[in-house]
Amino acid sequence: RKNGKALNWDSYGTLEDINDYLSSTAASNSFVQVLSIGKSFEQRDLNVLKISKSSGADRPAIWIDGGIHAREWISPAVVTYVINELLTSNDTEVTSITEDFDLYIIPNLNPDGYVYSIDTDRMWRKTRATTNSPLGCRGADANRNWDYRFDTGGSSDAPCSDTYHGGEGFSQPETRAASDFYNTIANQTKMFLSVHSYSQYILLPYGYSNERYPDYAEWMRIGEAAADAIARPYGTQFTVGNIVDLLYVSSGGSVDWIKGIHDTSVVLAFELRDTGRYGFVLPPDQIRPSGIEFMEGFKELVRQLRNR
Ligand code: ING
Ligand code: ZN
Repeated sequence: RKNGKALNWDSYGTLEDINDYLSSTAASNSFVQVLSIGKSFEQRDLNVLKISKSSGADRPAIWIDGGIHAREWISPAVVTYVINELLTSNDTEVTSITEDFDLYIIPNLNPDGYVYSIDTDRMWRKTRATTNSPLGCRGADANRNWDYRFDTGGSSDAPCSDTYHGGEGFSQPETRAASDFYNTIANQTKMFLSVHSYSQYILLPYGYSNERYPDYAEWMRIGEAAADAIARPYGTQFTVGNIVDLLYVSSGGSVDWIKGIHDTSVVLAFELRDTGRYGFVLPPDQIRPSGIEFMEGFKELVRQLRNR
């Protein structure tokens, strides 16, 4: 290993640790690749781990992203935990996921923000792009910048705000690259999961309004099944519901664009642990339990997807 320390899920890794981990999984598994789908504002690679045992035609695909918000450190930690389970577990239910699906997994969709949160401002949320702010405020909220019903509520015009939506839809290189890439895999993708913290929620689109889409009731039931599975290891309670109903109006979120433009089947945002005691500063001894319970929820979602 050259630079970073190995990811161990007992402490939070740096961006370098995460990227080194992705490279090493690709080096040791012929069916794993690291794809750079673009660059962040500060020219860091936006890395997608592609796990695919398919030799010919594309198979149904699953997308999992984390780290869209910089300070939500448990998100990339759990997303890399999922990668590790998928690649090392002996549980036949887990191995069957990589046998039957292509997986596109992005532990960190906002690498500039993550580095800034670690080095400078623990509570940083946004990207690090420059803005037209006379005060020099930087960054847009990468979960208010997706170009579906963009700027229709719950996001801010003010560049200094934590929910600044950016100059226009997909003005941020991170959301632009992610959406451009998603356009190329949307036809095969059956499940899109975006991982945030905190509050212990499983959130259904939309965020721009609480309008229901077709099959909403079915996805609600599937979300409840995932919440039940999450509770099995440690009793952690996740609440399931629409974003507006449970939180607030928030236009420009990734799940809105994925559902609204592509109508992907299972589209959920997760808010991981906890419910506020530690909030974003979740102690590292909760990484493994968070990963274990999230895996239970994920396995249940795949079960539900298979049984449709
Ligand atoms: N919560 C999310 C946020 O961006 C969310 C909730 C998810 C809104 C999906 C819209 C779409 O505000 C956190 N903690 O970031
Ligand atoms: Zn978030």
